[in-house]
Amino acid sequence: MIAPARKDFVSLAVDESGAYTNGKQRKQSYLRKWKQLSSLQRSLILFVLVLLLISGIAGYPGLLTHWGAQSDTAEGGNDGGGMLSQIEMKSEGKAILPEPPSERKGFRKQGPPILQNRSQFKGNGSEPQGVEMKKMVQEEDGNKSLISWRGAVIKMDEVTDTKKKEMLPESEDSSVVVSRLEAVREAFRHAWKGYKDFAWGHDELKPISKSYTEWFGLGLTLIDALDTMWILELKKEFEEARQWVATQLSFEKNVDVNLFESTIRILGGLLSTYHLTGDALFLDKAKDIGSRLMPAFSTPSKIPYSDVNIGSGVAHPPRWTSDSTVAEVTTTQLEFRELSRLTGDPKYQDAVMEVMKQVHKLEGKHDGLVPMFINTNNGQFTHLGVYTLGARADSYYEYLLKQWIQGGKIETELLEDYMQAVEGIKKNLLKKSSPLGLTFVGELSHGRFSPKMDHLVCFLPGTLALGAHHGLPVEHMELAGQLMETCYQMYTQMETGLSPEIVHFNMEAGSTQDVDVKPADRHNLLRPETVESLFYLYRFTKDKKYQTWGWEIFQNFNKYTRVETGGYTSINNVRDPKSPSPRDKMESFFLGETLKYFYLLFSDNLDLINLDTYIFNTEAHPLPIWPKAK
Ligand code: DMJ
Repeated sequence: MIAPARKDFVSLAVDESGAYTNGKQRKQSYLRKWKQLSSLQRSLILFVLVLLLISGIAGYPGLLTHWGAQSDTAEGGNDGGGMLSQIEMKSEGKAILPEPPSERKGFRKQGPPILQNRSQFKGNGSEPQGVEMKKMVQEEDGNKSLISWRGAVIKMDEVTDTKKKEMLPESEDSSVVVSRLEAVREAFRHAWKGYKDFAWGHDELKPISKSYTEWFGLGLTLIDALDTMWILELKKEFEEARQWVATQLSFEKNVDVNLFESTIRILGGLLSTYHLTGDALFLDKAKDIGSRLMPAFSTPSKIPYSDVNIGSGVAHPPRWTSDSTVAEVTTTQLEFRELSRLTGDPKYQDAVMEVMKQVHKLEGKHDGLVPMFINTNNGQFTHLGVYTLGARADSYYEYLLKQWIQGGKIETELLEDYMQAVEGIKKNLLKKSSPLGLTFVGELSHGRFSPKMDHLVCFLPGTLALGAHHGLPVEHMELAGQLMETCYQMYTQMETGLSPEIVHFNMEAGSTQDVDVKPADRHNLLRPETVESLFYLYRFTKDKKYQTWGWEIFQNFNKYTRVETGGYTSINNVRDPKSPSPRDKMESFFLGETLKYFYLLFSDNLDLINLDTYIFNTEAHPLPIWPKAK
């Protein structure tokens, strides 16, 4: 068989007589020649070689940067200073924030490192994003080369090779990966079709009644989905959504919005889309909504109110209480901190870090676990004695870790609180189910343990794995693996293969099934947490079973929640495959989170949102990890 001509062959030298010479002979003759030289000649040659070596190293900036970074780490280390003093580096009395991307070396305005290739298509750098994209399309040359929408030029005959060499484990069948990714893109397009046909510019699609719901009246689904379209390379859809943001989206509206929900979905979505695209439109919109949300922090205690009118600037708690939810007030930090970094104005960061500072010091925690409510007048926890990793407390834990990572792992109080909480979970909330012995996270209510676990808790395996990846104890990764199995079982033990909103675990010996579901808890809202954790676990372990589990779940979403005329719907009953009973609502996080995490889970490209460069907010919007503060 004749091997095809390849460039990466091993070369054999041929001497003048035509015979093949081998390396050993060559070495001997070089040695003979070297010995024949005078000592002056030898010194001269050595000097030239050393010079060449030094200039070679200096000309390779990546190497020097890498070394520089290492010595930075060694010197900068963890000095145990307070949270605020760590992140506000004082210079002549002024707070200095870490530099935004456009001003940092090696971090171009057009986007973080992995997506920088797109800059090669830039003209004078001042064109609006839409213009740039069209140019990219015109440069496509049909069959010969493929221009990634994000700008990387890939020759078609290199596509398969590149994927095999750099993206996939050696024996992997890339066609499986490609078809799963395509299936997610198709699902997104189907969901988008429903939104476009029946809910365009409104908050959420009602796919069965072919209408929509309005929550804030700000195009919530569209904004939540922007960066998903970018990541899935759905350029037509992204373009039309961008157009809507540019021409229709206005925050000058007399409407009450929930601080937490609009921060994680709208502010987070706009900031991450700005980072991925480099398009200033999204930064302008982010600044606008960010400043309109600020009145929420003007309370007697500085613990923010739950609601704020973005038109009038009047903030208030819910009508029936002056309490806010702990998870809500501690899950705006990644976004507001990033807004401060980008604008150079510390007021956003100051407001959210004041909340963290107070919560750090508060009485009423139980082994690092927090109650679910906090009072906006006196800044104290209320309704003490109930501890959960589910609704109203969940993302407090998630954001402790993620702020620590975002800020360069120097804010030690955040890490301390996180580590203490993980110990508190292990001590108070972890139990085993029967018959499979699944490890689950229950709840504590005034000293009594309840084997109740919300689907929301399934963010935890991913968060624990992320912490372990960033240097926290390996036991966190082991626990992540156990909890991941449990979350998967919450799907697979149901008749539809889809998890309910809440489960109760059986602990009595002789139980036939680990998971019980109360009639009121049988709904599925298309939530992302399990897929999110599968994504982290797969990224860090490379264990294909996580992709397989995700693929099963994906297919069940298609089977039971897909609406023929466009869109996906929440369902009422995951235990009845014959009649899952549609709820007629597609939550914005299905496009913002669930489909995005499916896509990232099935992709073997580790650089597609690299987890050493980005940190996802709780709504799956990736934000940059800050470079080490100077
Ligand atoms: C999302 O809005 C966020 O993930 C939040 O942290 C929890 N609830 C939904 C998804 O379930």
